[in-house]
Amino acid sequence: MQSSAPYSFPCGAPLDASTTAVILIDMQIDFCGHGGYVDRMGYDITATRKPIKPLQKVLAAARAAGVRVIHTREGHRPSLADLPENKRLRSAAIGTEIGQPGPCGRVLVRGEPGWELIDDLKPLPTEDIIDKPGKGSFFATDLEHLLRTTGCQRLLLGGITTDVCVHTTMREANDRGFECCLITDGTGATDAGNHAAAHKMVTMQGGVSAQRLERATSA
Ligand code: C5J
Repeated sequence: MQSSAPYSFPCGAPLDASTTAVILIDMQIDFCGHGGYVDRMGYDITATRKPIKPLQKVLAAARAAGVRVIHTREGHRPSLADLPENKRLRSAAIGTEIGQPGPCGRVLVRGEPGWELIDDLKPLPTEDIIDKPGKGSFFATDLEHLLRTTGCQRLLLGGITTDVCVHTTMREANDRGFECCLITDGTGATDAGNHAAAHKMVTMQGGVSAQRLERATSA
C-alpha cells in the first residue's frame, strides 16, 4: 500500500493480513464487457475496464500476503423473484431491461454469460463469491457473517462502479464498523465526474465514510 487520504490507513493497530480483506465488486462482463449491461446502456466500457490492470496487481499482492479476497456479483435469480419492480422499470426505461435477452444472455441474471466475472480477475477456487441482488454487497447476502466469522475488520474495496456498487458497499460496511479504504485506481465508473466525486467525498470530515488510497498500485 502506498498512501491514503485523509489519513494513513488504517487508524488504530497496524494493518494485519489476517484481519484484512480485499473486496472486488462486480467485475462482471455485464459491467465492463462488450454487449453487457453497461455497454448496452450506451456507456463507454473503457472507463469500467480501467481498473482491471491495477486490480490484477492488487490481487497478486493480496494473495501473496495471505489477505482474504472476496468477489461480488450483482445479479438476479432466473425467476426474477428478487428483482424489485422499480429496478426492472428503470432498466427497461433506458432500453436494457434486466432479465431480457441480449448479446450476453439475459441481462444481469445469475448463470448467464454476462453475469460471469471477467477472466482477467478470476477468483481462485478458495476465494468466496458473494451474489447480491442489490447495489450494496451487504444487503440480502451473508457478507457480514462471513467477515465477522473470519475476523476481518479492515476492507480494501475495488471494482465497479465507483459511484454505485462500490460506494453503496463502502457505506454499508462503514456503518457496520468495518474500516474501509477505496483503492483509487482499482475502481471505475461510467462517468468521470461521479468517479472523482466518489473518491473526494470519502475524505470529508476527516474521513467520514472511508479512506482513499492514492496510487495503490503504482509500485
Ligand atoms: C450498477 C454496479 N452500476 N455494479 N452496478 O448498476 O455498480
